[in-house]
Amino acid sequence: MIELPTLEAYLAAQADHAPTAETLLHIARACGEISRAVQLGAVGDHLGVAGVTNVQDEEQKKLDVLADDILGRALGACECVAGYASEEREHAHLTGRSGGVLVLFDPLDGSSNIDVNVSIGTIFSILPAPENETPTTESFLLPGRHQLAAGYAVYGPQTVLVLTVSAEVVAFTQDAAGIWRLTHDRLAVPAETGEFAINMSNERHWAEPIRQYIAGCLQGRDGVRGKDFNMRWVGSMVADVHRIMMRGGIFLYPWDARDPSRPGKLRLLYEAAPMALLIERAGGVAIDGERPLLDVTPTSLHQRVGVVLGSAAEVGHLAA
Ligand code: AHM
Ligand code: MG
Repeated sequence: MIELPTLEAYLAAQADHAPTAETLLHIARACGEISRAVQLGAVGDHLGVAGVTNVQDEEQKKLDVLADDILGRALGACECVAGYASEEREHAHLTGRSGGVLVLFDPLDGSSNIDVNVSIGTIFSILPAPENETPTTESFLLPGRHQLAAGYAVYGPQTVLVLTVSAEVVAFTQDAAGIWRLTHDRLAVPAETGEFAINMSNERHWAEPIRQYIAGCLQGRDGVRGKDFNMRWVGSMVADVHRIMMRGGIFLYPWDARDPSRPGKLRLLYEAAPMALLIERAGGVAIDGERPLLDVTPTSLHQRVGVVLGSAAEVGHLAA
C-alpha cells in the first residue's frame, strides 16, 4: 500500500480552524464507527426497522438510530461543540458550552438503501456558535455561506470522507487499519456533463421547467440539446453527489406537486446546504431552482428545499 497523508496531518495544517478541525476529527471517528456497523449489516443485527417514527414522519431504520447515537456521543465528547442538530431528532441538543461550533447532520443518508447493500452515507455541516452566549435553536438558522466546514462520508465499495474546511475540497479513503488517508486533493467538478440524476417516477408531478429540461435530455442528439445524455440514480444523495464530485453530472430533487405546500423533499440544513458548499467550492453550482442554496436563510431546523446541483454549465442551462 502507498503511504498517503492522514486526516490528522491535513487538519493540523489548517491552523486558522482549530475548533473546526477538532470537531472534524470527532466526526471522522464517528463515521469510521458507523462504517463498521454498515459493513456488519445483518451479522451485527443492524438491518431492518427500529419500530419508531422520526420528526420527518419517516419510519426509522436500526442504522438511522445507531448512526444518530454514534454521532451524538462523539459530538457530546468534543469540547468545541456547543450544540448539534440531527435530521433524526425533533430538537437541537445543546451541550451547555458556549463559543466554538454548532454541528448539523443527516446521520444516515439513503436510508431506503440500507437493507439492500447499496451505498449510503453521513452528511454534516459545521457553523460558528455565538460568542460568549449559550446557543439556542435560532443560532442554527444561518444561511449556508456561514458554514465553517461541511462534508460527507460515503459507505460504498470504499469508505470515503469528502470535506471542505478551506477553499479546497478534499477526499480521504479509509485504509485497512481504519486510518483516513488523503486520496483526492482539490476535487473539481467538470463544467460540462452528459449525465443527469433525478427520480423519474415523479415526472408527472414536476413543474414545467423541470419537465422541459429532462425532456431535452431524453431527446438526446435528436432534440434541442443536440447531444445524448445518460441517466444515473442511486437514491442516496451522498452517492449521487459523490459521482458528480468525481466525474460531473447534474442532480435534481426539485419541488413537485405531490404535496404543493412542501418546497422539496431534501432538508436545507442537513443535506442541501453542506452539499451546496462542497459543490460550489469544487467549481460547480447549487441552487434551489432559482437562488444559490447557500443564500437561503433557514426559518426552521427541519425546513425542506428544492435542490439542483452539479456541473456549472448544465445547472446554468436549466436555470437560464
Ligand atoms: P433520507 O435522508 O431519509 O435517506 O432521505 C434522503 C434521500 C436522498 O438520499 C435521496 O436523494 C432521496 O431521499 C431519494 O428519495 P426518493 O426515493 O423518495 O425519491
Ligand atoms: Mg438524507
